[in-house]
Amino acid sequence: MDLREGIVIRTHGGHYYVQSDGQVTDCTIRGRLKKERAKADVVAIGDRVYWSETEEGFGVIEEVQPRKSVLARTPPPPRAAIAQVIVANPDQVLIVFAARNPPLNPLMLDRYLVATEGAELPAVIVINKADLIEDDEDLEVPRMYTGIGYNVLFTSTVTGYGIEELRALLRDKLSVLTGPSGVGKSSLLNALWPDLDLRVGEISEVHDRGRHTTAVARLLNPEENTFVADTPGMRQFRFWDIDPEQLDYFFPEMRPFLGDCRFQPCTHMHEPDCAVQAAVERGEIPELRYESYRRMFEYGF
Ligand SMILES: Nc1nc2c(ncn2[C@@H]2O[C@H](COP(=O)(O)OP(=O)(O)OP(=O)(O)O)[C@@H](O)[C@H]2O)c(=O)[nH]1
Ligand SMILES: [Mg+2]
Ligand SMILES: [Zn+2]
Repeated sequence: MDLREGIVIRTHGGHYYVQSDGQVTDCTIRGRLKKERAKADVVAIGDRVYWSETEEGFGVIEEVQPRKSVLARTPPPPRAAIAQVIVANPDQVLIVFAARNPPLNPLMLDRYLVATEGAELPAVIVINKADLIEDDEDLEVPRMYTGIGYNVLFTSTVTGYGIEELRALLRDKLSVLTGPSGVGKSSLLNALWPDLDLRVGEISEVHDRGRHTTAVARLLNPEENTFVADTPGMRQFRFWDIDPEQLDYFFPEMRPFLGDCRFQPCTHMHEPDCAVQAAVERGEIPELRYESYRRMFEYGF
């Protein structure tokens, strides 16, 4: 049997589109792989696979290489906890928000950040529509994240600002591009690689309800060795399997204080002598972030 190596760039109803040497083959998967599906998605976009040709243009996936990372979600309870793999083998998550229009909502951004921390993946915050920045107030929230230690990149598809930095960040990696609808994810990809010619939506009143122009997650391969998953955002990027007791750890600026609370474990909600609450009062943990923590702790995602 002649096995070839490839990467899954799109899946659709039992079809797995595998790219090897610049060519895409419509593949099915071997029965024994299907049996393992009871546990998790056996094949997802980003998976590195071995496949063999069955007829011209068609093939079958024989083997899936072990994943080095995964971005997954489990369905909300009470459904069975079968992880749905959004992307296999991502190197990083780029979380795109707009400086304005729609307004930068830190409570929403924190959900994406916590989900990324939960997946143990590096996060990059991209603040697009930098051309709409008017005053210092527009920079307050981005500065808060820089202060925490996150990598924050400003971009504009209108002026071209930050586009080359973004290209350098994406090069030779498999990145997940996520963020709310209307922030300009597809526009950024078009600015980087005009040949992609992705559909860009006009911003409408319903944008904040999560109506997305980009519907399915797929892997783009605009340059050799560079892969980008343009995901439809929050509805897919919603995580149910984060244990409230672990939530504090996913706020990196809280980590230095976690050992110093009088009660262990501490929810940092109402306990006396809580080192996290004390750090918030001293201004060492931003109040907005603590507010995010409280909301996620109480209401989940
Ligand atoms: N002012 C300004 N507008 C932008 C910029 N980038 C994108 N837009 C506009 O923002 C709107 C939404 O852009 P899209 O690229 O479709 O947004 P998206 O994030 O892909 O949205 P979904 O596919 O729905 O998730 C469009 O009207 C774009 O023209 C920018 O840098 N500055
Ligand atoms: Mg889009
Ligand atoms: Zn505490």
